Amino acid sequence: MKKLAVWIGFLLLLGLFAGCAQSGEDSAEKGETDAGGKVEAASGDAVEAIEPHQDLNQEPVPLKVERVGENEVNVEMTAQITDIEIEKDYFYKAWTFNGEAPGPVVVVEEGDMINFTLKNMDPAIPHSMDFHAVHTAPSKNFANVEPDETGTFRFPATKPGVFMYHCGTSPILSHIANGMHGTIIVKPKDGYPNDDVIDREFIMIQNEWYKYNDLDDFSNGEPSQVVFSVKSFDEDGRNTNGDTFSLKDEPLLAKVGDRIRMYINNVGPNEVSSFHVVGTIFDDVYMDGNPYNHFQGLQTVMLPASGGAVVEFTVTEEGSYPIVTHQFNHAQKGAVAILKVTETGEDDGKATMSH
Ligand SMILES: [Cu+2]
Repeated sequence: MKKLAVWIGFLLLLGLFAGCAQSGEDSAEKGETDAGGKVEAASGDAVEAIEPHQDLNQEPVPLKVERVGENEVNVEMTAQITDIEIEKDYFYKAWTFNGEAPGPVVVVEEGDMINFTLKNMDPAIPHSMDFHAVHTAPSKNFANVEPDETGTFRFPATKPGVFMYHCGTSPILSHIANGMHGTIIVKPKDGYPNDDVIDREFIMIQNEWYKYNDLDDFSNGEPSQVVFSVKSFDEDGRNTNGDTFSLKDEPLLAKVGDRIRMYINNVGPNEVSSFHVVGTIFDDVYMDGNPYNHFQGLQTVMLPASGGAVVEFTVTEEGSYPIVTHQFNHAQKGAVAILKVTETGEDDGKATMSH
């Protein structure tokens, strides 16, 4: 009798544990979203949006870049909290620059002095800006801007290239992994050798996402999504966020015979990118986007976390060309984009190949 009671007690306990594990499982994976795209409180181990962010979804603010002198440019950005759809129907309440993640691409010229303004619209957390493209004392010019305040900084961009920018506020990993990263391109004074023969240019960024605002997962876990985005040089060009679907649903387009240039940047925060375009070879590569760092005939370009490059290649035949990181566990988690090549350079409506 005593033995039976012990067994029943044991089974009840087992059932209780199983129930707990079940209820925590789904919601711990990702914060659930309601129709308004709000990240809801998640049970289990998932960290939810901090209280002041919970009802916040700030409209994206356009980047401001204004040339004020031959070698001087004003750049104004915001730090803000904005929902980003990183997987279909899954919104991440990202910490962002200007409401995009990665943030908008900043383009300046080699030799420019940058007057930089950061408007911190986050009511709760200080943010800052660390441009990899400049020489300056971080303690002075990458300093924190307090909530609802604006900071101004000044530094020169003396080296050409494709550089990462990110928030540098502690803990840095939380700020980058929650979405505060992007690319700044410093155009070389004398251009690149092939400027005259390039038909199309794209800017592509790789980043990865983790469990929502979970510093332990950022530090010790594996990314849940590894993604690409495209940004445009033109104000009304195409800008996507780092998500698993946009560049598959709506491929990049090119025309048979086009010589294509891509400015690529891996903003991490943690992983390396093995950037590869299936069905072509990079004829010319400029590591970190500096014309001096010229390589030829590369199959895959390795981008360390923060690293950039300019890659140029030709598409010789009609068809769809997957763009991947050749670390295929990451391609599997989203890092695939499609470049569709047609006779006209317009979308011919034919199905694309997935990878
Ligand atoms: Cu920040």
